[in-house]
Amino acid sequence: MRIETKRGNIDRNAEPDMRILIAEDDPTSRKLLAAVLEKSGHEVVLSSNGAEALEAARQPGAPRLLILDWMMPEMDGFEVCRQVRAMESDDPPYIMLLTALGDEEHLVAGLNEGADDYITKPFKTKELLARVEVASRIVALQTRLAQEASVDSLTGVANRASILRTLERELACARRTNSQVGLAILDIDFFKNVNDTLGHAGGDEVLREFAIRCAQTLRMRDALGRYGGEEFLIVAPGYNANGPLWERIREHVAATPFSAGTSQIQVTVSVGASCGLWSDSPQALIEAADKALYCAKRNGRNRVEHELLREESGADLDSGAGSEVAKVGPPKLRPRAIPRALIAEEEGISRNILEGMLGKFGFQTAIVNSGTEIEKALQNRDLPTAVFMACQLSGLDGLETCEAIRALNIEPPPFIVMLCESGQATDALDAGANDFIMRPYQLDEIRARAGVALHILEIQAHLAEKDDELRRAHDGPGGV
Ligand code: GH3
Ligand code: MG
Ligand code: MG
Ligand code: MG
Repeated sequence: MRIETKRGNIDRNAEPDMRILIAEDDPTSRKLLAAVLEKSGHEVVLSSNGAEALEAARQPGAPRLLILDWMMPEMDGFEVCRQVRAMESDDPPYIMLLTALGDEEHLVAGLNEGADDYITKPFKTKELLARVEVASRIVALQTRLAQEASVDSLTGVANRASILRTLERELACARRTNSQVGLAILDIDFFKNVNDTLGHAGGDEVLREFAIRCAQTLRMRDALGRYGGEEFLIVAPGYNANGPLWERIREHVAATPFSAGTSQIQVTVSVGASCGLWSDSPQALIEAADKALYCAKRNGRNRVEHELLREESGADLDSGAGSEVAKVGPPKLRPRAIPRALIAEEEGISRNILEGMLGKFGFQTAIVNSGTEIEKALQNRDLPTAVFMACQLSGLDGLETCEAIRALNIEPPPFIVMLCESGQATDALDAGANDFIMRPYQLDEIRARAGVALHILEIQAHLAEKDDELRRAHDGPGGV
């Protein structure tokens, strides 16, 4: 995943435009904000007091960015922020506070209550737009993170709701491609015995390995999810009920014993398979597969049975024939890296402030003085890494360095915060910076920016882990 814009190729709308809630009681300031944001392509929702704003933020499909004035009738921005943060949400909105210049006390309170950023009034248009752009990137990342919530935490595969959504989606897609969708329910045989023999924790390990073995056997487009307990669903687009995939999975499960701790145990699985067309409902397909599963159990377990919704015609559309069953290896987990911050800043006091603040956020800091040093550090170190870099230093054009770093295509991308003089912020974002800090530094601003950087790096590390898992799952031999 890449978060960047390119200098000279201004793509301000790299992320989809957002719906933005503006809560501001001063009509002039409200109108001005709305005009600026609408002009840059965003949709705005207006409210003139805090209570109204909170109501709007509570609606389904509420705006993803809330710009809240501090002082408002009925409920101030601080209280709105507090109440919004108290709401249960997988995908919370980004909150920006509007404060009058010199209102530092309020600012600290707001950031403590979960505001992500702030703008001081009277606001500068360029700075406002730059801040909104940062917000829109974070909102996009956050949305992806929320999607990750559809993962079964024990096995790392899709959870029930998510695999059912996949089935629904694939059936809908099958209409366009005029193809079938294969579905199998897999139920581990005598799993109670596994638990009785190995204990519940041992049973959990077997479930994890079972998911890995299934994933290793699947083709790239197939989706695996945990349906509940020791039952799994596989959605195989373009697949007939009688292809070799299900039998391959059954064999791969039975081929070698599973290990849990120091113990080993033989495990088998029964598979009920069916397939459907776009006109079939997910429920009908699941019921048919379930019926087949029942047959498989009744007929002795460790076997595959089919139940068709109608007479089968034509050859298997995509059997994935020729694939081989994978060898089982232990799952590897990627160690969480400590966030590192590279600081390129000449001025002593500023550098100390940065070092101190970033240290407080748990960053390991390193001072770097040239563009080549930064590139080298980025390539050699374990990411995630943030770079806090001045736009101009002697012997270093920060903007060019920023572009050069982006051109390296380091994955996951380092989070770059440019330290800007007035007027340099938009250039910094165009050069590919994720964020910026205006000089002279304000402690609270560094704090807010460091918090955002850390948040993004954590999300990126998390997503990179998930991507790795997926890649490993699909890279098993047989992945087509
Ligand atoms: P069958 O061959 O008929 O499917 O027999 P079975 O023992 O597998 O079937 P049953 O449905 O009777 O038992 C399933 C067991 O799975 C019961 C439950 O305790 C266990 N189980 C469900 N979820 C989990 C889990 O998350 N972890 C562990 N360790 N066990 C689980
Ligand atoms: Mg006000
Ligand atoms: Mg069961
Ligand atoms: Mg079972």
